[in-house]
Amino acid sequence: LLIEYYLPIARQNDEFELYFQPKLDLTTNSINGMEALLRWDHPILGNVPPSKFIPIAEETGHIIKIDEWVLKKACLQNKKWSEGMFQIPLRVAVNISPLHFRHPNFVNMLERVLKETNLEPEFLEIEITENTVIDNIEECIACVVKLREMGVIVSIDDFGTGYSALSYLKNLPINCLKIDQSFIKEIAKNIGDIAIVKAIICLAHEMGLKVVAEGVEEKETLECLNELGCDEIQGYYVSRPMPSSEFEKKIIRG
Ligand code: G
Ligand code: G
Ligand code: MN
Ligand code: NA
Repeated sequence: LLIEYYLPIARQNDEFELYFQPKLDLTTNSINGMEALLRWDHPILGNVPPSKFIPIAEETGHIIKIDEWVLKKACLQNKKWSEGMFQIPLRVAVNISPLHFRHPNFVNMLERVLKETNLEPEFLEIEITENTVIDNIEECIACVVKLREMGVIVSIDDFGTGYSALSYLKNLPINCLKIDQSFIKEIAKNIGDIAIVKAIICLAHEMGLKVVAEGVEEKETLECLNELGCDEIQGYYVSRPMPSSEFEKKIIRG
């Protein structure tokens, strides 16, 4: 109840902050992008985790304004970082809630944000979940097609955990699958997880998609994923999500 009360004014009160978690490209062994993750620090409630406030933001519809704020902030930050860099700019990934992705104005909003922030579309990645797709396949395909035409990268997040059949993949022109942490955590010890991850990587590569493994916390996990031919990893082993100042110090200026 308190969350419902304070959430609508959190943005105006400047209580939101974006954290960034790097993604490591296993072929080049270099950081090639990051995921933007929202953090809410309230003066009375303290740090409220997204798992608590995102569902409420979805129920109340506030998620649309919140996602838009995140998108704009992430694009601005990435544009700023790309200007000071000599190497290839990084790609920033933003999570979009199912409700927002299905909103008829979503693509227009995204186009406007790209224009306003001047970020090249190929340096923006949109993460949607399987459930987003399954709830409305036809509209979702149309939306992904538009994003791809604009040059924006599209990924399926938490892959393998949604209530979905695999059939949707065939008609959805996405770029990347992000394997859910639950399959990754124990991969070095669990033959079931190895089999699943192996199959996902094979499926993805056959379809021309990249594969990112999430939740990599240990060296053995990385080594195992390297052997299986996984393209990128994300997780505490590389780095926890960091505030922009810290990300800049460690990753951008490295
Ligand atoms: O960072 P982490 O544990 O705390 O994130 C938890 C969940 O919240 C993840 O599923 C993530 O996708 C979601 N999340 C984090 N930031 C955002 C955001 O900006 N928008 C949306 N829609 N979801 C987010
Ligand atoms: O959007 P998505 O559902 O993928 O959100 C990723 C979540 O996973 C974020 O909450 C992020 O903080 C968390 N996370 C990222 N790396 C690790 C990790 O190595 N271990 C664990 N337990 N969580 C992680
Ligand atoms: Mn994500
Ligand atoms: Na995920």
